[in-house]
Amino acid sequence: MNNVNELLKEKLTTENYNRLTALDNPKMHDFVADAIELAGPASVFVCTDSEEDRAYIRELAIKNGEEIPLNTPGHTCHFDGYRDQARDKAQTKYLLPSGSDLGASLNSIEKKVGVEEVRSFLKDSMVGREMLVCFFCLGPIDSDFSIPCIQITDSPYAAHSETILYRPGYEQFRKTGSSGDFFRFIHSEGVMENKVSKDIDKRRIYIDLEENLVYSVNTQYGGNTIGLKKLALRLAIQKASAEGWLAEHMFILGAHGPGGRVTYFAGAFPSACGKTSTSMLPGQTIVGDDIAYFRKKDGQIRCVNVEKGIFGIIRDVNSKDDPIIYDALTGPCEVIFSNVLIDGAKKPHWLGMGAELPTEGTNHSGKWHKGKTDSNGNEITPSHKNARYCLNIPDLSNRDPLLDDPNGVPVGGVIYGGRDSDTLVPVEQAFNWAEGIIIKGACLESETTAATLGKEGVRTFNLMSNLDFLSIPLGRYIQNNLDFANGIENPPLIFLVNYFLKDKDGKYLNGMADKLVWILWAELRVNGDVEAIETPTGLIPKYEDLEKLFKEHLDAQYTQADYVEQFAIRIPKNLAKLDRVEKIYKEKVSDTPQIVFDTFAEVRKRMKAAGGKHGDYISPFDLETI
Ligand code: SPV
Ligand code: MN
Repeated sequence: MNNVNELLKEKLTTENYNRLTALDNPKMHDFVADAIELAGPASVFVCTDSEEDRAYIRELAIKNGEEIPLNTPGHTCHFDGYRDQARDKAQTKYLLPSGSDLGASLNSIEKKVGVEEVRSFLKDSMVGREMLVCFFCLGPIDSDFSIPCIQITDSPYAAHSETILYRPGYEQFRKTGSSGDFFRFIHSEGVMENKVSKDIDKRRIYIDLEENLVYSVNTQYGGNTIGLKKLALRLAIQKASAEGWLAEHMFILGAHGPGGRVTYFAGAFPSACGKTSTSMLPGQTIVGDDIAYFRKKDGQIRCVNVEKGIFGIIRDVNSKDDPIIYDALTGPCEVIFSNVLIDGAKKPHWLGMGAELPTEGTNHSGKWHKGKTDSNGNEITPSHKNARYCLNIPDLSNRDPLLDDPNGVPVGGVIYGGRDSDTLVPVEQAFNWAEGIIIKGACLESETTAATLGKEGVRTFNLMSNLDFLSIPLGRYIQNNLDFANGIENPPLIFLVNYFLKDKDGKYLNGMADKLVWILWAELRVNGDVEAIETPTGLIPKYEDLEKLFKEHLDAQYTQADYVEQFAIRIPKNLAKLDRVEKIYKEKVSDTPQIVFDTFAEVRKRMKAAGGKHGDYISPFDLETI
């Protein structure tokens, strides 16, 4: 654009113009000018890192009706449209330049066609509205991990959420000037009706990997609009692949072992499978609950939380199972609730909060009463199953002191978890890094949940719980993970966990609290404190170690019968799982590294040999301790 400066001067007030041009970054100026020309806002607000500017955005969200103040100071509620309650996987696509190929598993659209379409939806989308230009930093500020980002949006709710979820980035832009990459996001809610996006059929989220640029339009749900969350993760995965680091869908937890020792774990679970509650385990400290970047530093693998807040599922958060989050959600601190039920006294209510819910109020369907149905005759739940809360980790009493450390935390263990009712044991350590990546991470499956649109309860393949966000071919992603431990003398141990095992009557075999024991057992393993039992697929706990952990941490009696039922090795189920996953790699992933198939063959051989010797269901007591 030739006349960028003139356009900015004409459309911005002097103060906003000065704020923008104090950042010496012509590429960023071009982006803002183009957005103004395209979306045609009535005014533009350039947000710095000051508390005053953040307050302006918070107040704007209330003024324009996107957030409603609740009865507790600092609390607000936002509603997304009835059909805008989750990530839209079908309409989230990569803009693919002709001649390039991301593999069949990734959703894409020809770039020229896609850009034209999404820009036509963004055209004049901000007429009569204020455009917010915000700067954030992915990862801690002033760190090798940092990636500066600019978010343009007409939604003060999206901008407000980002001020909670991400570190401020205006000063970071000032420091980096025109050098270095940055990520760019432009979002518009589109035409509004009753404060929600109206043209849901024109909802689009298009990602330009060449330009590190994401377009989002005609949607409000955070997963589609908060650019720095999953949309930035997609850009980061590509950048990481090119630069030799990793961007993962992982929490980071400080697990507290004997004698005050802290061992950090990073863990990947598909949405709504216990990821946030694992990062919030009682007595432990949280670094992050959703996205982590990993780099090698001084012979160690270290990671950071890309975020500084939580956009968590509120369903089933109650004072018994999640006391720390529950306290934050019921005390005076900054929280945005979304898609919960609000009563006449402006108090939020949600499914599974441990109290009886009102029979009427306001929710994502408008005025609500018990028994209300939608146009398809489906009963509308009081709060949506994917209703969320958004809060600052520094407001939590269990925040880890290294949350903002620019060097990150050392990774002691990596954990992969999914929702599996009948195959995997509650916890198992992989024999080594490569087998961990292949058999635990790349074989991850989970039953679907309400976090994405579509049918719930279907078992789906989701490698490293990152499938939804991959921006590189799957085989390359696996190879990057395998290679990442090269040159590291003691790579992190890799574990799987499964909190969702059921008995034959469909009853869960474990209580919610049990996960603490699995993680603390992993902590002991990382530090070489306990032995383990060798199965065909890895290493599982000895009964006496679990018995002790249950007694010490949960004051519970863990019986041998519990142990045998939970830790039996289910050979036919495990073989069936391997067959299912191998079929996907054979048929759908053309660049699968050969080592993946070799490892499948090796593990299958071990399982068959163990089955031949001990039968289909092997008691852990029949196996050797090492
Ligand atoms: C998830 O669904 O994995 C989330 C929330 O963390 S979203 O922002 O929708 O991705
Ligand atoms: Mn997530």
